[in-house]
Amino acid sequence: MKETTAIAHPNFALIKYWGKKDSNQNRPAMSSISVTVGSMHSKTTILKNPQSNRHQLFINGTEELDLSRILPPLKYLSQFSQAKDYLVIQSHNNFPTSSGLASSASGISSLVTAYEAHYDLNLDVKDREEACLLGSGSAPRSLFGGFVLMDHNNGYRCTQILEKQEWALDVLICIVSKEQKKISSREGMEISRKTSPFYKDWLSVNDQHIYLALNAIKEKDIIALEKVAEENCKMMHEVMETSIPSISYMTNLTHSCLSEIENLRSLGHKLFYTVDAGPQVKIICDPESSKIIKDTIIDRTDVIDVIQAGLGGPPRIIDEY
Ligand code: 2P0
Repeated sequence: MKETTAIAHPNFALIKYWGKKDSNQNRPAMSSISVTVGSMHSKTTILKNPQSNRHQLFINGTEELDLSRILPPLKYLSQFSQAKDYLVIQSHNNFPTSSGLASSASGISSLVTAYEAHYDLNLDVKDREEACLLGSGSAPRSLFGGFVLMDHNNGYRCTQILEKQEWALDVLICIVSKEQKKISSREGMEISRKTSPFYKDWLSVNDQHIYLALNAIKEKDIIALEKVAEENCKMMHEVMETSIPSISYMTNLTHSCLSEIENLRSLGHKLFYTVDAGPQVKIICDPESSKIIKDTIIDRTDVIDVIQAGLGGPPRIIDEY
């Protein structure tokens, strides 16, 4: 039986999306800028489900009964394929799932890529982006490698700002915890939108942060990117923490990593951090400093691991019968 497998990488936002304009259609309320991450990936295989009258999703071998993320993209894509098939979807992440490492972005973008190839759809980029967006607000960014802008003023279209080889920074991921997060991003965003007194400021600073980060990336200015990315990250966590109930994804160990990053910077290393909806610390750095950064974080904190990931490219089909 024909099966198709695609690989897609997660992406980490440097200018973040936290809050929806329209939760029914999963429309972000702001633009975002991300880096696509190498070495980590979701690998998703699809095939026709011969025995069932429903789609079945398996994540890392375990059946996931909540199909709410995948049904809207599948419904959208079936307009193009005209297929009435029910599918078996097997997705494997080579990194911890649902712990703030953007598994939904790589999972959904690998599914959309596999589906398109399985049915030979040859979609317009905007339809591929729309299918991803219906599954996860950060997923369209994983359709591209390198540095990516998703512009909410332009129909959520994504643009690649630089390809990965154009500015070969390194990405290190400090694994602080492998536990699944207690509040999903989706729930957390809604709580923040409705209750945080800083949510309005968060929305209004977005254009300026996008402008500064775009320029910093185009100029390959790591210090300018550090300033705006860390400022944006801190603001998002303030919005989370001032929500009612307060949402806190960072732990003491997250803060220990951030202190070590400050120390390394004071020693002249070029690096900055970002933290998403989970405790993990992502470091973007000059590759010349990768080894010392990794060794220092491992020696001086209790992190589980530091993954050296580099920048990633777009999704790809790896196996087609
Ligand atoms: C981002 N995050 O821009 C932000 C930063 C987490 C913190 O997008 O509800 O899984 O599916 O659109 O994309 C994570 O949330 O949420 C996220 P949905 P998603 O990367």
